Amino acid sequence: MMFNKMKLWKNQNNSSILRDKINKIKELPVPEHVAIIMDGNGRWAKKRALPRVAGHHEGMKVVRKTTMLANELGIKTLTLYAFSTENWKRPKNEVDYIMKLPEEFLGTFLPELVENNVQVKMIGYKDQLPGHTLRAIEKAMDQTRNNNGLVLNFALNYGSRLEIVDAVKKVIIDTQNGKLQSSELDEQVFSSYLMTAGFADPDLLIRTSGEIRLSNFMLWQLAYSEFWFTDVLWPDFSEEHLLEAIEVFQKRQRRFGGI
Ligand code: V0D
Repeated sequence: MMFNKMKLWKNQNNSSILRDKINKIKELPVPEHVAIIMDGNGRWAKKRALPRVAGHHEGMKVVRKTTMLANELGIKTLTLYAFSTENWKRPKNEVDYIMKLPEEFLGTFLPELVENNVQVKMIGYKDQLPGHTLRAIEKAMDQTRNNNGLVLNFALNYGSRLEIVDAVKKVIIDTQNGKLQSSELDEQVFSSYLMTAGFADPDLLIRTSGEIRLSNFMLWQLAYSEFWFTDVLWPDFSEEHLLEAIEVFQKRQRRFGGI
């Protein structure tokens, strides 16, 4: 525990202001499941006259910082939208580069994730992912299987409408098999057919980069979630921003509880 704190201090330039904010946030209930649409990496690069992939690389570093703070705060699940089923339409060189990021990320940070008791998981369509990408992620999932700290859940080649259609297909098959009576189907049972089976619904959705839309992300699961949008581009997203989002969440919860 002390080791974690020391590291956080070091990463954050020994900011005691941040330490105070973290402690204040931890006095109230924190969201159990936070989901983030990590948007604005390409725009971040363009603003600096850099190739788009430089933005994705910078964004990867922010994944690490965000993960460590989420773990420190006692958030149980952090779902990060890293690649959508629509993202294959991007230029091949960009897609190829992005598909190397899990290996680079895990090659550098997997020991740190293990050390900090983080469990790596993934939702999305695995079949279309390059073998090298999938192998790196599966190795990480395997090595962190028994960790019981933060669940770091990557949404990768994920699309929510297709997820729902596929769930309906599985429901139909199970009713035909006799495994499921149609009278038994309710919201909870249906949820168990989604890729997020076993996960609680997100309490808080964060989207960076100024777009105020869901873009086919967790349509079913976000039905009752609080939303927090910011113009900040993902590579500029800092600990301060995550703390601000959680602070807003806590204020909204308090108002709701007060009625
Ligand atoms: C690019 C911003 C880490 C969003 C973050 C393949 C766009 C950086 C991962 C990662 C991506 C995925 C799985 C895993 C470990 C790390 C990642 C993708 C894109 C899509 F087990 N960053 N990152 N994956 N970007």
